[in-house]
Amino acid sequence: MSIELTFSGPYALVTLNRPEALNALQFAMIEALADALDRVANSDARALIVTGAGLKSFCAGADIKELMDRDLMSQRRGAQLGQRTFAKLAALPIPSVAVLHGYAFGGGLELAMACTFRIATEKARMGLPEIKLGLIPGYGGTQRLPRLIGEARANEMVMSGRTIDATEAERWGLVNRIVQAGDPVELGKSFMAEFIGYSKCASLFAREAVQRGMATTLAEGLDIEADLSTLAYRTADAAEGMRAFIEKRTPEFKDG
Ligand code: DAK
Repeated sequence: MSIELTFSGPYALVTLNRPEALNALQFAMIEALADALDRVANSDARALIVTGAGLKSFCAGADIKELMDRDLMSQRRGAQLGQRTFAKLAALPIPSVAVLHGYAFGGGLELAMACTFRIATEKARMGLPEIKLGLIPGYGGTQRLPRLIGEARANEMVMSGRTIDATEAERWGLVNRIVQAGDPVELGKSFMAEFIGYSKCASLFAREAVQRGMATTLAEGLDIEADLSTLAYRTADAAEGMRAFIEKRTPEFKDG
């Protein structure tokens, strides 16, 4: 299978496993990814780590050979499939990280941008090179990139197709952190360890407030925050967290 899903303790691990083509995404892989994400959403995992197999590449983008010679309607359906699947990734009830240890181009970078976080090794190279093929991104890149790094820099990447390295990507806010090269799964686990010890409810509400707020006005975002922070306040975990502070002990969250 070109998409592998495994579980390791609190982590769900999705691997793009087509290293002979630098993990380029075929439509069947996107469908398999959607199925894998459903299984992750219904599991007890507390975080998702997305990696690419092989030493060279996270994902070199959509499979260019498969993209050729398709009629417009099937091409549009393909774009909708990719967008729907990456939206499912962005909306998972648990946080996710893409570990970029090599190329992350086109659809591969779009997949990474749908994750909550991105970390990169120094060897990572990122870009949206679709313009060089006479195309533009079709799996959310023109929308998620400006939200992450701002309109001017997004236009620069989308309109030039330029490849950026890990240092520039970190400076621009496209990746959260540059990490020392190593086993991508272990890199993902040690990055996510900081986020998985808290109440799953609070973690979800926090991410949802940020995510929904980014898609609307400040006034509506503040309303969303007021609602979700009140909801968080009503959880048993919030009662436990506040009580533990007063009693000077470590809280025991139960995700409720
Ligand atoms: N698709 C298919 N095969 C790919 C591939 C790709 N994106 N990238 C690499 N490969 C294959 C190569 O063809 C080669 O296979 P063989 O020739 O050995 O059979 C193998 O992977 C190794 O690649 P290279 O020999 O080229 O390796 P190098 O280290 O020399 O170069 C590279 C690595 C990443 C610089 C180079 O492979 C490269 O430039 N790859 C293409 C990168 C790219 O342009 N990605 C963006 C693709 S466009 C849509 C609209 C738009 C899109 C999608 C949908 N709809 C409306 C539905 C666009 C999305 C994109 O992502």
